[in-house]
Amino acid sequence: MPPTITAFENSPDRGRGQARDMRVRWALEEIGATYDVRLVSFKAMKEPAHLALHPFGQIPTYEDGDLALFETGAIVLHIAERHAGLLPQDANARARAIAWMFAALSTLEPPIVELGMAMLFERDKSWYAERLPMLQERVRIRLGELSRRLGDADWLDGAFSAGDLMMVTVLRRLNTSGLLDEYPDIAAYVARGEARPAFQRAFEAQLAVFRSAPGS
Ligand code: GTB
Repeated sequence: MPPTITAFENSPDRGRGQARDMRVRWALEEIGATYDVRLVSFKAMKEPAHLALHPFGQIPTYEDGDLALFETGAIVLHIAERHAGLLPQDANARARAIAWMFAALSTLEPPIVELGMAMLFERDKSWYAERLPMLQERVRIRLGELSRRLGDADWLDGAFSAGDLMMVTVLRRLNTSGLLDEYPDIAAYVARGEARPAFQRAFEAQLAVFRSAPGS
């Protein structure tokens, strides 16, 4: 039986590859795995059957035999540890790739999500214009640091790894912010990730869900 993941039945991003099942789909495509997708509504995500899989009532989840997982970091790491292609063989290089996964999720993602949420939900607030530059600056600091580390390399540490997969999906959330334009090397890094055939397959699969959703 192939693993089953959950995804939005009707994604608010209209299938632009921003919902976090994209990371899991991409990882599964990189290793050449087939997988099933169970689509869930916002209502179903908060009901007992889904809460038993995901205590916070979110997507994605991952089920494989007796194992049920939530949190994209844990899911992608689980997949990467069990199949060739997403983590280096060398123990130290493997540890560094995992460090990049954590960096993406715990150092880059929080300020990027904070900025994205403000741009989406706080535009009409009186304090938005004052707060926005501070949120942008927090992201710029991380992008500058990332850019210095990346240098002229294609990927963060040698060959493409789960660290890059996670980092690219996090950075893609800046697509509409304009900030990536200020860092052409980071924009090119994201584009390299998006050009991977496995990314393309994952993106198309997520978009296909939106196209077939009622009312779209
Ligand atoms: N830390 C968890 C993980 O990495 O797995 C976070 C999971 C998460 O945030 N899931 C979101 C969710 O289920 C979907 S991805 N939200 C519903 C809820 O909490 O009730 C976040 C997301 C949603 C929509 C867009 N978008 O429309 O652009 C982008 C990202």
